[in-house]
Amino acid sequence: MTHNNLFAALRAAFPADLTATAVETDEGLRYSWQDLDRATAMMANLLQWLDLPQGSRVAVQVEKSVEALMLYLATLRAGHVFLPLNTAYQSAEIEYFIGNAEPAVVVCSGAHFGWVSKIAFKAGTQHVFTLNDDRTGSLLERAAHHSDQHQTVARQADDLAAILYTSGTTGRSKGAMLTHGNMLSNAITLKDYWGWKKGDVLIHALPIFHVHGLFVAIHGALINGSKMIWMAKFDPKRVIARMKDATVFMGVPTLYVRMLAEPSLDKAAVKNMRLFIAGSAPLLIETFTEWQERTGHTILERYGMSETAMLTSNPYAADKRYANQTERRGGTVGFPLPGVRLRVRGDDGQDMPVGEIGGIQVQGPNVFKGYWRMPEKTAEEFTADGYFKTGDVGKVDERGYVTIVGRSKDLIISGGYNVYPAEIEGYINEMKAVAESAVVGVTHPDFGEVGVAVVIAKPGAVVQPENVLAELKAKLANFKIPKRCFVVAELPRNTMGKVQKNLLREHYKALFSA
Ligand code: MCA
Ligand code: AMP
Repeated sequence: MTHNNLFAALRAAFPADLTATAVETDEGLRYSWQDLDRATAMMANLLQWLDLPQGSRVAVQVEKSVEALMLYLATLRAGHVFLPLNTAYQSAEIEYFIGNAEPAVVVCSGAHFGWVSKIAFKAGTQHVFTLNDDRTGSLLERAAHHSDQHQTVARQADDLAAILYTSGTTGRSKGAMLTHGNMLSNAITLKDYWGWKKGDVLIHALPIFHVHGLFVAIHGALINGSKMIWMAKFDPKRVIARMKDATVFMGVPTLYVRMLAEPSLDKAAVKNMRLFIAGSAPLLIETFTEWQERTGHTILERYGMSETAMLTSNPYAADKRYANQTERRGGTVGFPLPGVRLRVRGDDGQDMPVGEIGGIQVQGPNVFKGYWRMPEKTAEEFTADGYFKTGDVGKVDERGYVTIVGRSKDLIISGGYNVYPAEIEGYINEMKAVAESAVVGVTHPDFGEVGVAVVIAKPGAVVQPENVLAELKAKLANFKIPKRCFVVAELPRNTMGKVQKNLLREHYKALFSA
């Protein structure tokens, strides 16, 4: 029985004509459904030939390519656990993830093989392969020796399919364990709720190491047997130019902001498009309205997390199965998806009345199994009756629309990437001349929100803001680097001595306004 393996469900949705194009790259390369089937079979056979223990992690830090997509599918197919890593992560970050996850296989780009393999072998990984974005690397060379026929390995709905690291408010990142059942249930729900239909074509312009690009976008297209136009990097001009060949687009708000800055975005450019979906960060009402005016399309905003995949969505169209769910409302994230139970609770644990603000808690087949090797942390994040505490703060109106008004977790979402101030502060505080620091998020016209570091020097020491940023840059992924740094004499504190980040946010709020 293979039907609980997510890959088996995706494979079953391939169109009858396997010679049709499944993925077309922006450079004009075409991959048929048969190519996807055969290449994933060869990679899955290679993984099986390695004779890894069940549930082995396959950690992957490679540039976006169709072969990287195939590696993801092959890992599922072979019954192993996929662990995607942001290409911006540097050695200290990778060392932590590999040390924590103990992958049996690591795949990296050829250019990084030296330092990545050193970290991996030190952590006990047996196999390190390379995969480049030009269809070269030892992974493909080795896979080429294996059969292009493969029987998908049986998996149960509760078996792990992927681990996604998400940063913690304190300390290090946690690996969210997602099962085949989590992802398949979410993919099936979204296929129906977003009205995927025959002939849909998705423009895929997101990175493939997070939930949005890897799961929502890829599963959405594959489970509908839909072609993807595959872009290695987001380029607003290219996306707009390809809309005439596509029907669905998914992006974080920054992508919409950047496309709105292009004169080529108009009603004619989007004539063929059916649906624009946004998520991962709050979509400003200005962006929502401007998009409507320029294109005649209403962006559908939805909300999710690494731990839960998609939770809520604005409606695709009026549907008699879902009373009230008629229009897409800007500033809201819509309704809990079918099968998702969502409630808003106050600090005292009581349900909040309609329209009142509280912590968002969720339950459903999409909610993850827990954090990798962190049972205490997992227990802390769930209520006694099994709801996951999202850390997002919001409200539900009388019609059932959910609005997110803030976060109880100290988190900055910058261009759709999560940045945890505690992690950055930890690095700054280790610097020789620094006594203390606070990192806060402020509004930014392009990234939505960016980090600003506020630093106090040790008595007698001098701290240069540019040195702080340069030192951080040498150690951390580039999107985590605060965009500005200020050295001050003291940080505002409350009577308990806690830094009042709200006052810092207020003080620096206009730093990047146009
Ligand atoms: C790049 N830079 C950034 C960001 N991206 N700074 C802050 N925030 C960012 N997101 C900086 C780099 O450090 C660099 O600075 C400079 O911008 C140019 O870098 P480059 O890589 O060329 O940037 P880009 O190609 O223009 O990338 C911007 C981007 C990218 C396309 C918006 O960040 C992106 O693809 N974001 C999408 C993230 C995403 O997929 N999130 C989904 C997570 P310097 O030159 O100084 O080094 S999944 C999720 O959140 C949940 C589950 C959900 O609901 O979906
Ligand atoms: P991550 O788990 O790292 O991918 O980030 C998940 C977080 O992104 C959520 O907890 C929210 O805070 C945020 N998020 C995702 N979608 C939206 C949205 N549409 N509006 C506001 N915040 C969002």
